[in-house]
Amino acid sequence: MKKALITGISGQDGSYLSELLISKGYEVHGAIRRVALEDETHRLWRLKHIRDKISLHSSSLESFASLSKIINKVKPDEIYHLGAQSFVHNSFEDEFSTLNTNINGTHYMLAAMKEFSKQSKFYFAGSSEMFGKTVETPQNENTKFYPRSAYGISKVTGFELTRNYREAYNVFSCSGILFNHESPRRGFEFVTRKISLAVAKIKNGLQKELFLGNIKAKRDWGHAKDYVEAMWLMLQRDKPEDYVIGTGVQHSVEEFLQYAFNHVNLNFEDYVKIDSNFFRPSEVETLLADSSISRKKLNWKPKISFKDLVIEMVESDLKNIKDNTH
Ligand code: NDP
Ligand code: GDR
Repeated sequence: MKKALITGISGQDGSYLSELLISKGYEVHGAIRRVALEDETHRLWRLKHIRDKISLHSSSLESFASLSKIINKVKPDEIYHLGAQSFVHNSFEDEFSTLNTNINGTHYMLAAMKEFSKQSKFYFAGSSEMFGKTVETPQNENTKFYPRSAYGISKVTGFELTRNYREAYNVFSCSGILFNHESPRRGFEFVTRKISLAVAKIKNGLQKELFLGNIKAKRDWGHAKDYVEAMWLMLQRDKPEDYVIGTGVQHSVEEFLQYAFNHVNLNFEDYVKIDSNFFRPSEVETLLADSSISRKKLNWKPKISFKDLVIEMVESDLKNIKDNTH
């Protein structure tokens, strides 16, 4: 039985990845914050249905000692390092903790693996935010990075650390450069979930307006379920390499709004208000993936379309409102 260790297991991707690995017969371990274990109902809601199939270890991404203890104990075949302060907007408000958690957390994980479990295969959650102010369209593995936030900078550094460990210490460490991926398990602060929940509330008379920032921004949005499969595929290769993962199709926030409101027969223009508080000091205006290498080498391709993603998110939030779970 293969063993996997996931940091950030309580997040969107951690939950889908856990399901995938359990279905493949893995023994799944997760590193989580101590506070999460004290309040499982609220903080581990994404793992509720598989809680008895995973082992959770309390640790902190700010502590090399706590991470190395888990790695030494579990000696995982595969490590998926997903834990991070992942909200770009917040990284402008708190640059220090974003850089600290995301850069040191990645460094600690790599150093602990090298020290205590050198045979492990390591996945780093890189991001299309590393391309930031894009120098070419679409973006592929060779596109120059131009991050536009402390978050983006932290991911470029994590990417470089992951590459350097591979080259300097001959460990199997690689990065996925993943474009935006969403689901009904997306955090509420991200624009897609903010919209799907608002649509469900407005439809039920619980909300009147939706305040948003730059709705002209364009993203390459896929479904998280498809993307965690790409993470796993990267660690099944004989050679560690970095891969771009995206759908190759781009939509604006405005188009997301149209699809989501139209699904419940409403017009978004009647409800959406632009609020300068949601604009970022430096914005990433447009992202579009060229994932031809991963499609060829990993034989990966997304299965869930943008339209189906939007409908699934809106339907799920309509159900949450009906069941009074949000
Ligand atoms: P989430 O925000 O849903 O999950 C983040 C996870 O990191 C949570 O489990 C969270 O724990 C944990 N975490 C955050 N800060 C700390 C900390 N200081 N110490 C310990 N754990 C911490 O992110 P996603 O699942 O969407 O993304 C997973 C990874 O992929 C992240 O690294 C993200 O940056 C990256 N990524 C995501 C993309 C996307 O579109 N979703 C695209 C590209 C990259 P807790 O529950 O306790 O807060
Ligand atoms: P992003 O996701 O920054 O791309 O990072 P987010 O959903 O936060 O923003 C997408 C775009 O929508 C615009 N926007 C708003 N965003 C939010 N959150 N709230 C608003 O009210 C709003 N109005 C407009 C943003 O300006 C932006 O252009 C996500 C995260 O998952 C990262 O961790 C990951 O690395 C990248 O995707 C790829």
